[in-house]
Parts: sequence; structure tokens; C-alpha cells
Amino acid sequence: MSFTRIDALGASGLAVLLAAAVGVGCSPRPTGQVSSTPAGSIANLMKERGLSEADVSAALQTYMPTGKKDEYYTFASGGHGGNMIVIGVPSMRILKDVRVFTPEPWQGYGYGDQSNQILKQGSRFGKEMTWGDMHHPALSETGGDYDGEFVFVNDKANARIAVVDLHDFVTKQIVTSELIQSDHGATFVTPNTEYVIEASQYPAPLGGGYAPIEDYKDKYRGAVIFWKFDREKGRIDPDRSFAMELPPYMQDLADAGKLGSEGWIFINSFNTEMSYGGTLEGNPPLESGASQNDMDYMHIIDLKSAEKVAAEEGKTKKIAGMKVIPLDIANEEGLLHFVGEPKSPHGICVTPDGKDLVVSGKLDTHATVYSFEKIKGLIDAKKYDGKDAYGVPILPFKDSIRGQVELGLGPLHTQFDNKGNAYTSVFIESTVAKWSLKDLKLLGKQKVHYNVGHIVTAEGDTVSPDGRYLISINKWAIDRFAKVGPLLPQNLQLIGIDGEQMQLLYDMPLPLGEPHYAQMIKADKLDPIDIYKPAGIDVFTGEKSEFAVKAKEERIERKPDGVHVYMTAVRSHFTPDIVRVKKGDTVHLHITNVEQAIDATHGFTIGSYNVHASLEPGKHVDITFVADREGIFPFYCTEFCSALHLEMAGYFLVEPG
Ligand code: RUQ
Ligand code: CUA
Repeated sequence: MSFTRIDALGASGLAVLLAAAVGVGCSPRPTGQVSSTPAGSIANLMKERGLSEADVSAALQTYMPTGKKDEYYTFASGGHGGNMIVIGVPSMRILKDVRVFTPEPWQGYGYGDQSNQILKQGSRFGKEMTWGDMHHPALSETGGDYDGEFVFVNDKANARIAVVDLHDFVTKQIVTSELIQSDHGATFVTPNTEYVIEASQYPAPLGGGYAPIEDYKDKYRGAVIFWKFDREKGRIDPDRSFAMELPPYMQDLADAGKLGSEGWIFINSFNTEMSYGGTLEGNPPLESGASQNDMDYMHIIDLKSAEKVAAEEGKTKKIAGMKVIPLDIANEEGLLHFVGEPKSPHGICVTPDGKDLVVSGKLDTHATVYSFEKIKGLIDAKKYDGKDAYGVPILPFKDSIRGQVELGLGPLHTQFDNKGNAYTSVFIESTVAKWSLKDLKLLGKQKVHYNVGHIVTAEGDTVSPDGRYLISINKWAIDRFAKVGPLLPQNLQLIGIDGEQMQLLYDMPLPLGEPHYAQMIKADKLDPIDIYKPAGIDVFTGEKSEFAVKAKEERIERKPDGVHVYMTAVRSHFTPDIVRVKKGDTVHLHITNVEQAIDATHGFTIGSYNVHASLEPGKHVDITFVADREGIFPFYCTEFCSALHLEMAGYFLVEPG
């Protein structure tokens, strides 16, 4: 019996199916049919647990029997946890917690030389950051579709971008530019991942210097960085990246054009009032100062032309090492246009066909649908409503839009399905609104609990969304789960969207930082490796390490720079298992897990030395530290790897100097 299309059966159909399956109330089960479910037990279960048919339908759509795998991966930002969570859909089981901006011992991330280097790359003004505020993951794309190779994430607090390789789900690179001091319109990729977009949020003097806040209009600026991605190397190339100066409005979310609008970049903004707070100094608070104007500006950037201008002699300035197109050059070259957006817009989303843009504002009840064709026509005809204070031409709002659709209080972010529908989160009323892109009609609403921010649908911001599932990423959970004190988990709600009406399927508490945005990709698009091959791989270069150790070549060597320990790990021993050093020695541990069996992972720790490593099959790790305390320090394997796991241990002996 197949339950795959049960959502289409409706509740009464479900009852019949269930009855047939377990023989409730209908004809008795034919003799000879073997079942582990006693007759009537499902009906009893439903009764005992007070489950409705809708509940059972939801359970059947999300339950994953042992050994069965999820159809989709969702990559959700971990917010101020600085990590990224990988979730299987429809089961909503957590599959991985990828560390990006935050150290984490289980993965050994931030506990060895290699991953420390990655974290160090993200230093700002010489200071190492051990956390980040991740908002928007972006899967790499080919032809506007997710290709399953990489995912990029941002850190709003410290203006950083990271590259996570989906072959092993490990962070490979963090880039940052001191040009800007925060970001939010990040990360978004162009349809072939040529560029990863990072737009600043809070204006500041470009490059990180000081200027009095009273000089806000003159000295403070926004900027957007176009980070060039080198797919061959799987890394961002800062030397081939460039930026564009923007007026000191607060740039918000961004999106890249696709198909007909490919080559264009769209960025929202708020606070075109250029309010900067100062409540104790007699100024209006930032939030009310920033909400005076009826319209803010969508930034429309001609990226293809900007790329050419950036390559020309004398058209850019170097600020904090970044090549920047100044605002006056951008204006001269016609690279930047504005069009009005209703009050404090937040979400901006290009439709799958690349023809329209959906913008919604927290303080406006509509989603506004812009037509790229109209925008392009106005730009070509130079039909402006005037210019802003910084000389940027403003396109007439009325001539740029295709229409508006009334959605409710506080519409934010929009995603799409495969049937021409759009779904918009409505923050203040805690609903998801479904509407038709074609005739801009509201089709229905689904209540969510509570205060939804972003939503994500399956492949929902690509050129070919899948429909199927939507996850409502809610900011509050209030009464949904057993109590755990004042800090509540987040609530990710899975919603089925294949039927006429949306169906709430599952509540998933997530006891980690706030996931802002997520992207959902078909699982079969990913092809992760099982082990590192050959043994001795440095995970952060992807190459065999020069310090890789082979079985039988383990040794301890004293060199001018300290004691080098070449160690292997294999079930169930470390070789060498006694390491003798003198107090004050610098110790270089080079450990290779020489195993090539799936899941034969070992851990390594030396107690009281804050040393830890995760050694997945084939992985090589280097750990450098100073043996600054004499004594006897047991080391052991931290993964229960075998029957003799407890015996996988040794002694680190630090003799008095
Ligand atoms: S957002 S606050 Cu994507 Cu709605 Cu960051
Ligand atoms: Cu190796 Cu436990």
C-alpha cells in the first residue's frame, strides 16, 4: 500500500485508507495477511492521543522509517550562533550543524591549525572573531538552478562571507572587507555564481575610519561588494572582486536578476531619511526617524556594465584594499538607478521567470510587483522623476510596477512554487499568504506560530521551483513546546503546499541561533564524499598534507622549531601512544586517520591542554601548542569507535624543563 499521495486524498479518503490498512470498522482482515499492527490499534492510538485525521495525514507525510532518506536538504542559517544547520525534509531531522564563524569541538572546527587559519581569515582590524550573525545562505547556481556544490553565508555583524563546500560540508574560506562595517544584503549569487553579493546595512565611513555622526550625510556611505567566485578553486578571489559606493541609506536585502533580468542586481533600502538616532541628544529615535518617508529606494544596478567600468583605468578607488566604483562614476556611467518602494521595504525577490520583482514592506500591507521590462524601458528612455541628493536618477514608481496585492499586516519575504503561485510571510499577523503571480490575487492564508520571518519553498528562488514544501521560519515559539526557561527554541514549521490549501505538517524546535533564511534543495543534486581519499587529506586545501603520516612511518622528531609528532589513528590505537616532551617545548602534532572505512571517525584530546581534533576517515590534522605545564596528561579517542575505544589512549609526558 502506498501513502505517497495521501495529501491529495483529503481526510475522508484518509480514513478509508487507514481503515483498509488496519481493518477498522470495515470488513475483517483477510485471513493469512500478516501485520505487526493489531487490528484497530491505529484507531485506538488516534483516540488515546487525541489525534485528528489531519494530524495522522501530517504524520504520514513526514514520518521517515529507519533507513529511508529525506527528499530535500534545507540549509538554514544559524543566526547569531554563527553556524548553519542542515535539515532533512520532510522529516525535519537535523542532519548536520556546519560551523562557520564559531568554533565547535565535535567537528574540531577552530581546534587545529587548519580550521584556525580559516577563522583567522575572518579577522577584522586584526581582531579574531569567534562568532557571527548569519542571515542568508545562498546555494551555488548554474543556469539559475541550484547545483549542489557550494553554499555561501554571511555574517551581518562583522561584514563577512564564507564558502562552505558541499562535498564534505566544511567551511573552506572566510572573506571580509573593512570597506563596510556590517552587511545584510548577503549572500545572493548571480545565476552562474560568477559573483557573491554582499551589500552593507548600516552606513559608516568607507574603510573603517572615524567621522562625527553629525557628518552622516557627507561622510557615511553604503556599499555593495561583488565577490568574484572561482568555481575551479572553490574559493572567492578577493583580487578579482570589486565594490560600488552607495548613498548612506540603509541597504537591505538584495537579489540577482535571472533569465531576462540576468546581469542586474536589486537591493532594497530603508532610512532614506538618513536618520541616525540620538535620543539623549534631542533627536528622534532611529526607528521613527527612519519611517517618515512614504517611499524608500530600490537600488537597480547594471552589474555587467559595472564589471566593465571596474576594469577600466582610473575609474575606481582603492579603499581598505577593495576596488571601489565611486558614486559619481557610477552616476556618470549610468550604473545605478532608483525606484520608489512603499515604506520601509524588507524583502525583495525576483520571480522564477526573471520578469518581475516582488517587494514588501513591514509598514505597508501590500506586496508590490515591479516589472523588469518596464524598469529597463524607463532606464533606456532616461525617463526620470528627478534625482536623489547624491545624483542618482529615480524612475517613476507608477510606471515601474505591474501591480500590488493586499496581503495583510507586515508582509516580508516571498517564495515561489511550480504552479505560478507566490507565498509571502506576513510577520505581524503570523500567517503565510498564498497568491497568484499572474493576476495578483490572494488565494489563501495559513496561520503560523508565531511571527514568521523568512519562508522557504523547495528550490523556491530558482528558475524552476518544485512546490511540495514550505518552511515557515518563525521568530517566536511562545506556547508550542515543553518549557525550557526564558530562552525559547526557534520554531520551524513545515507546510505542505501541493494541495489547493496549505497544510501544516510539522513543528520543529531548533535550540540554536535564529535561522533567518534557508534554502531547500533536492537531495539528489548533492554528491558528498564518504571518506577523504587518499588518507592524509588536509581538509582546508583539499590536498594531501605535506605532514600526512602513513602506517609504519610514525615517529617523533626534535627540530629547531619544536617537537614534531607524526601520529596515526586507527581502530583502536594511536601510534605513538607515549609522547615525551620537555616543559616549554613547542609541540607540533601531525595526526592522520589512516582508515578508509565509512564513519570510522576518531577524536583526539589531551586533557588540560585544550587540545581537540576530529579525525574523519582519511583526514589529517595539525595541532600546534606549547607544553607549558609539566605533568602526566592522558590522551584518548573521543569517538566511541570500536569495542576497544576506551583502550584507544596514550600518555603525553611533560618532563620538568
Ligand atoms: S532578514 S533581519 Cu533576511 Cu528578514 Cu535578516
Ligand atoms: Cu577511536 Cu574511539
